[in-house]
Amino acid sequence: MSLVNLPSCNLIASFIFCSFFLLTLAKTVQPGTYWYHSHTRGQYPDGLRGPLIVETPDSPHKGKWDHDLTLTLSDWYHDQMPGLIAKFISYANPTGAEPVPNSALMSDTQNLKVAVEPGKTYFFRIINMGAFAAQYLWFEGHTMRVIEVDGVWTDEAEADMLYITAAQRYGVLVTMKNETSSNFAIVGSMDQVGRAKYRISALPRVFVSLFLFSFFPFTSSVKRRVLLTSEPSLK
Ligand SMILES: [Cu+2]
Repeated sequence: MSLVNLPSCNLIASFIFCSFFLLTLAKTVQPGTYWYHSHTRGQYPDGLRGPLIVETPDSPHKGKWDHDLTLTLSDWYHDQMPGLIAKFISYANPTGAEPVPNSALMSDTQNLKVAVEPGKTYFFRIINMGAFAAQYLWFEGHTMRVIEVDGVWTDEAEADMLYITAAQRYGVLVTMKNETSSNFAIVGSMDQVGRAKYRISALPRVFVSLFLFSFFPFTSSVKRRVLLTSEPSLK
């Protein structure tokens, strides 16, 4: 979902257009988990993006959860897009190698803690709002039940881990353990080789390992863990 060529020279016009766009959208598209972002000059990896949830009282899974929460994943660059794009679209980059993210964010922040009530079921709407990298996601010690994919309700399906590429969304039910003795990590782990595999398909094998190291120097720093914190008194 994108706002292409929004008239950035006029903020009021942009705001009116944007509000109208979102209202029209909410009335016409099917309910579900979406996100909005700018498609102009790489604004969205720098922050012009956000979740867009279209709710409905008529979900086929109505009544299965106690609370719903939105969780976003994204890659994050320490340099801003104007500079990165200039290097990306340049004769000095003949292979078209994309800029490599420096780290990962969850819900556009660090050190996120998600307070939950023991025994309750949460509907997590998970969105990869990243510019480039896919992420694996899992809840330590918990199983997910997928009920929505990219804005479409699905039959319930269990999953221990999800692979979420940039722009994809999943809606999952997670039931908390009925005890408060420990916290559990929600882990988003950036895919370090997916794009590399795609890119190297036409290259001689002898260059493969060299290629991987030169273009994907990811380290464990791109794994983001946040805590699922049991708080019995939470209301
Ligand atoms: Cu887009």
